[in-house]
Amino acid sequence: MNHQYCELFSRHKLNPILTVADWPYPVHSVFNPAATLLADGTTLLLCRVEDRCGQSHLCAARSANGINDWEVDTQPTLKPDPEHFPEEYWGIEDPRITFIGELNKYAVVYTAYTHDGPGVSLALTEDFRNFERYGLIMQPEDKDAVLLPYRIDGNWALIHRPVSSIGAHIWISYSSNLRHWGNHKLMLKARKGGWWDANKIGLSPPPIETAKGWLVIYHGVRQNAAGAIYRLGLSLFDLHAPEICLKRGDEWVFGPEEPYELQGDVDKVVFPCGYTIAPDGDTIHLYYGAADTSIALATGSINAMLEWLERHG
Ligand code: BMA
Repeated sequence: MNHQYCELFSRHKLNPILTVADWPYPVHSVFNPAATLLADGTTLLLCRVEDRCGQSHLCAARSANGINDWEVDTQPTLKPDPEHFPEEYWGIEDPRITFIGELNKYAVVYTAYTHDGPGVSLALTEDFRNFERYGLIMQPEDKDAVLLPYRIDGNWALIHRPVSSIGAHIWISYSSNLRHWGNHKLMLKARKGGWWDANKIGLSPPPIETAKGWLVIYHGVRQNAAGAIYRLGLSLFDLHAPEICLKRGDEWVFGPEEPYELQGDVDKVVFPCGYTIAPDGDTIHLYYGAADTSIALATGSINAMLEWLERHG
């Protein structure tokens, strides 16, 4: 009898692939990176960097193979915006990148740590050097947001995770101009009781567009007597109406197991904010924050995730 669970992701042997030791300026921790492939094939990670004041900014790291030889910007790439104080007053965190073909720009959606808790900010860029800042687009408490790469029925779509007295669930909202958002729809609810994704969930990296629908890797936060465990699960949404959930996995598919995931500033956390997809269109390189301390890489297959959802959805 096989007592092993099916593992969808394999960790890179060089993990953690990026730590504070790689930073050209003094920082406390580096984690939760967004990721994208630039036109020349370079992997760009936009990393959350926490300084010794305790506040975060974003910093770009570039590598030809997406594994090592990272060139890290010599100073912060994106800092809290003075024009958007106090909304970004306590730092900016956890970016997600989407390339928007219609605009020929990358959208960076990130958490803005406001005086009233986390909200969602947006910036557009062509080169990750100059940014067009939109400021706060979702007020607190809200985070774990990403823009879909094209309009759905004429409107931009933003997936995000507002928190209310009834829980922390994933929502989607629509806008014609990227500034004013409405038509809010509940996309995925946190489960209840003993589930691994009870009470609090959130989008992790951007949804993966597949022929079967948007494949969404989301995190579930399990509270127990020792604290929280951040793990990842899978779900699938309709391509044309992304608020419609087609499948949701039962078990988690990736969780903290290695020492660098189990111990750090926040123990037992794996938190991906981005991936790159290999030229075969199937191999996915998932970049994740490990224990809010370093950056690690795990590789999987999109088809294997879809097949797993057929069996576990
Ligand atoms: C979440 C986010 C992440 C963080 C995680 C674990 O709420 O703030 O940035 O990695 O908690 O601390």
